[in-house]
Amino acid sequence: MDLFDLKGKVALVTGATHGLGMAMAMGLGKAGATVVINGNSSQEKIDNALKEYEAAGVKAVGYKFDVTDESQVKDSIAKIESEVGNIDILVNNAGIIKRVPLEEMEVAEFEQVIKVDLVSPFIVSKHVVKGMIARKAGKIINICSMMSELGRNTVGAYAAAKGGLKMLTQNMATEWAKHNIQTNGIGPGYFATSQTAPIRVDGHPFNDFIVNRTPAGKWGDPSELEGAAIFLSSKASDFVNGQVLYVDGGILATIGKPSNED
Ligand code: GCO
Repeated sequence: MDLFDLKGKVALVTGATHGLGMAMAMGLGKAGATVVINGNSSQEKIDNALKEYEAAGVKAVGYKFDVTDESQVKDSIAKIESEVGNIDILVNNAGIIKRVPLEEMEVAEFEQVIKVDLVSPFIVSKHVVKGMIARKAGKIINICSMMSELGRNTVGAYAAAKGGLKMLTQNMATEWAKHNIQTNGIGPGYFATSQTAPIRVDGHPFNDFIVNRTPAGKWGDPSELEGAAIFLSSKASDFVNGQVLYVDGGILATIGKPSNED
């Protein structure tokens, strides 16, 4: 099991005060990593999240910075590497979604989604990878989506960003693999989080659609992402590069089935 041991590693997970980011960070912590969580909403939210990590027995520290602001990112990465240690594992998880029909979406809204979901993984990676290149070792995981492969009504900006993030992952792998840095993605299917809460209420047509569209017949539980995060952060994936590991209950494996079919 040493293949999956993260003892002695420092993992930075952006957007890890809740939801899938917290779930993946918890997994990395349980595997032995020192977890550095990022948030940008409020220090209170970060502090509350740190209490949850502590309650789960996970060693975590928090840093508040805006992942879209390069000067904040640069300064924060330097602060983390001076106060906690070199960043061995980076999970670019922070993201937003705006559910608006494309013809109604404001350009500013579209640009904001691209900025957070696609540009910020570039910004954060650019400043973390410098140390990884110098040390000739590192793991970068970009959190993609079903929308890296499929479109859906009202999430066009998000799909454009997540589709781009899949290709950015492949290019990071292409450019940085020679430095013994493995860059991959995780593509979550539909999980029970605050981000999906509005479309997950019982009886909501989308809730019924997803349960039917997912061969596993359910929404994912965030803890079901821990294994993929540990795998792509550990020695076990040292020859895996540029791949997106979809954790989706089988959605991408199937064309789907009629709602009256088991
Ligand atoms: C939506 C959902 C999706 C999921 C996830 C799927 O509105 O379709 O929020 O975006 O959150 O990204 O992989």
